Amino acid sequence: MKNILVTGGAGAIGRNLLKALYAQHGSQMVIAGYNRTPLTGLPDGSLSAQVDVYDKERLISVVEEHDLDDGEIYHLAALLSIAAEKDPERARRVNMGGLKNVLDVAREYDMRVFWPSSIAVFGSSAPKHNTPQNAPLDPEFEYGRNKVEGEKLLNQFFDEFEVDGRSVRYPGLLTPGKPGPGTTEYAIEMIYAAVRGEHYASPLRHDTELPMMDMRDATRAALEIMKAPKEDIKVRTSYNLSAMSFTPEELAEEIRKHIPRFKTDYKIDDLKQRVADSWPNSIDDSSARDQWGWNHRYGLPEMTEHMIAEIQKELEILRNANGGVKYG
Ligand code: AKB
Repeated sequence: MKNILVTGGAGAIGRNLLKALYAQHGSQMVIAGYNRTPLTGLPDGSLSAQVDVYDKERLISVVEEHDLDDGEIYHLAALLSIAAEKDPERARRVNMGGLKNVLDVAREYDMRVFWPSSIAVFGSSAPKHNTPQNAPLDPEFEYGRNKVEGEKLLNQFFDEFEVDGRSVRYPGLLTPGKPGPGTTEYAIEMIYAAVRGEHYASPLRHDTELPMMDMRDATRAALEIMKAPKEDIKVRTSYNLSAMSFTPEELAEEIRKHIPRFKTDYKIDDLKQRVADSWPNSIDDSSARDQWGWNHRYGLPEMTEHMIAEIQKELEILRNANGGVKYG
């Protein structure tokens, strides 16, 4: 087994993936990459590196210093949908420029790459329900356009240079921790509000149905697609991936099974609503299931129960440490 670099280690996927990689390979083979946000809570003796993915020379020096040739990169550093819409130039630089550098380096050092795409690649020409793997890609917003370009780049590097890049189109991902500036992240905010005993004003309409996934499934998907035999990976853009779909109203109802006094109302955020309305309601991921054995484990009830329990623990720890709750 060769060494592994994770870029964007401080983000939501990065934090969870690092834990899973440490559990599988130990901390000495995994290099936790970060850029602006320093990493905290890494295991003793683990390795980390400051790496701005837009700085190719720096990326090369990290790869050489940590003996990463022939190894793997999980390239997670990216801006989410709302951040990308607010700063499209930076989004293009990080989301597309960063991936191009990673693929150039992977080509030179013979590395396998994992890179997450998103349900944001779909726009108005794609069927809303059970959106198929090969539905047309015409996203209306910057983030989705970055992801489509990224998928094309991944495909081109495979066809022309045999770079073994593997990718999944993640739906909204749910994990405890500060929610990033995305669209589906409202669901994380809602569960935090409920656990804190607060009411929640949803930025999306009560009936806005979006595809979602428990981060435990998302992390496993990344590890499984990277381990799959090369000949099983037949989609060299990105695989549709699915676990559950729900609306803000359905999530609130599920939360009330655990916290009956939880109350919501609606204060629609125009940008988030337009982005959400442009995305699918549900996803057909049969290609991933058939070709490399993808299978989700957690649905809405399991995810909600787990999130509530984990957030309760987290808030309890903060309360004990600070004499009050701090989050966000
Ligand atoms: C976002 O909402 O920006 C992301 C995504 C679905 O890619 N969570």
